[in-house]
Amino acid sequence: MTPDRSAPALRTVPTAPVPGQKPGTSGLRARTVEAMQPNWIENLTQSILDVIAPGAGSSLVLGGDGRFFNDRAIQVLLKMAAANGVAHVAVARNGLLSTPSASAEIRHRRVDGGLILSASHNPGGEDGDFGLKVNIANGGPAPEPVTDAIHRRTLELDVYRVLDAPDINLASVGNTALGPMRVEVFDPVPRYVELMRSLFDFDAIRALFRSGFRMRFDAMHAVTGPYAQALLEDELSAGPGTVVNATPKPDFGGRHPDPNPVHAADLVAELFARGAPDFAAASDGDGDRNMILGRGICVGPSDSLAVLAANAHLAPGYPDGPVGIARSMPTSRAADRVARALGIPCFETPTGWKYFATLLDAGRVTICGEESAGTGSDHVREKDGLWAVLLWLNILAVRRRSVAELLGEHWARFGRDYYSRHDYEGVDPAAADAIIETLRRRLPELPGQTIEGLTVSHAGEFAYVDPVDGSTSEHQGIRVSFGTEARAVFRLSGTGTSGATLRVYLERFEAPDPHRFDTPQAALARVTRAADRISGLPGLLGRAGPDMRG
Ligand code: G16
Repeated sequence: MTPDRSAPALRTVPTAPVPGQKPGTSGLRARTVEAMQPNWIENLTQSILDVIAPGAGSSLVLGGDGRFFNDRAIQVLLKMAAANGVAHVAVARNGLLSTPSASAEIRHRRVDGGLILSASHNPGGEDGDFGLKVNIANGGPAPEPVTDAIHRRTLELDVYRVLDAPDINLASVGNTALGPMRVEVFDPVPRYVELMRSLFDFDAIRALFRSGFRMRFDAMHAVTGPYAQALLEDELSAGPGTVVNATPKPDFGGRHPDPNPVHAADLVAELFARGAPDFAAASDGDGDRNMILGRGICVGPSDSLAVLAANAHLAPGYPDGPVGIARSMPTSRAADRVARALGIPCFETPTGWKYFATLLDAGRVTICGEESAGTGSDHVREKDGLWAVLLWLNILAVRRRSVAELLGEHWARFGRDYYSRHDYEGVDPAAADAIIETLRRRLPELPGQTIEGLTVSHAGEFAYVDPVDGSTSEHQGIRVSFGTEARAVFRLSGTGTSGATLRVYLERFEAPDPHRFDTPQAALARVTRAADRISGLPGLLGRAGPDMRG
């Protein structure tokens, strides 16, 4: 450890509350320009440290997805942690740490928590978004009471503590003293590779690649590049060039690091073109989301969760299959059908990975997933993009089917839940709230009404009582069911930073029928019309339709 020759001075700096740091579905997010205002990051950091109160002797993990301003924010976080009595911070080399890998580090090192600088799939760069996720000792996102307390603290703070010291060099692995605190710069990739090796049959996947199977992984110039190269190219011999856009960039190469058919359109086009690889995947800014593609087919996140749960027993990490499954409420009910067939419970939680953590900690579920492209298991307490990719590869290596065949067989066995999410973006927040409020007031009159030939069987607002700790969460989305067959869900996004995003989730079940292969939008046409009539969208917004159909 480098000796600390010039003891840095501790400064207590007067500050004024900086508004705008309201926690959303996943941590705190803001426009980067806002986060760069004087005192913004200092105020937020002091509030976090005050609330999670890491007293003398405590340890934290620190890193992020490499987006613009992370480098400055990390130095502030380190100097403030040192000034607030933290004993040890393990910071990822060059500040690059994926969210699932942070969760693995927190758990492996048994530290008190972690700070992940990421706004996830939101765009980066100076014109993009900045974010900070706070994780607790189980490796999972801080629960609502903690993030609410941090927010309250930001509004009353009048001083912050910081150490006057030079910046820490994050480029090389090793230990440095920062005043009384030890800063350990570490490479997170080897531990993550080791964890994946403990769960999946790497020999079987290598044999799959040797047989001529080809894949493409788009790291979207975000944090998964180094992990994906180490795993897919170095460990599993998928071949050089398998991982594209592998170098993390502060602006994600100018793209939106959201792995969906719109923002990863090139990858989708490649999989639908002649000579397409057998399999492709992409991950988001901080590596917790995933998109799965086969030759000529996009696998929807809800279907992906169901397929992974039904086949998890084929991977060495899950020899007995899952003990239970959890999905967020707006996620399709495809996973429920798998759970029923396996004779295991399926939990329906509000949107947000934090709601899965208590179930995972209590050993009630093994696999969790969300329509927003997140899947994961009890190996960490976050969703994990590369984990999902490797489980898919393990399954394909054992079953030796194409992705399309595998999905076809799944639907033939369980039936198909056609699914689509329609997003209305950049809506005036007051207008969005008013639309939800009007819908809320209409709910009691809906049951029994027949709209577009569909009869409403139930209409209500989703509230959740955590089956483990009894905590409650209200107003978690509006559900309108049309019998057991179809459903529409309305919800406001909790991850945006400018304007509101209204999400409409549509689904319809169809029993196994080998002769029906409708596209989701065609299969959902009637449910879509019924949902539009119930909500008044898109007319109320004066738009022709949603901005995005996923
Ligand atoms: C976050 C949460 C996810 C959640 C998603 C929903 O994802 O971690 O659990 O499903 O937000 O987003 P919205 O509220 O916009 O629908 P991430 O990847 O942004 O951390």
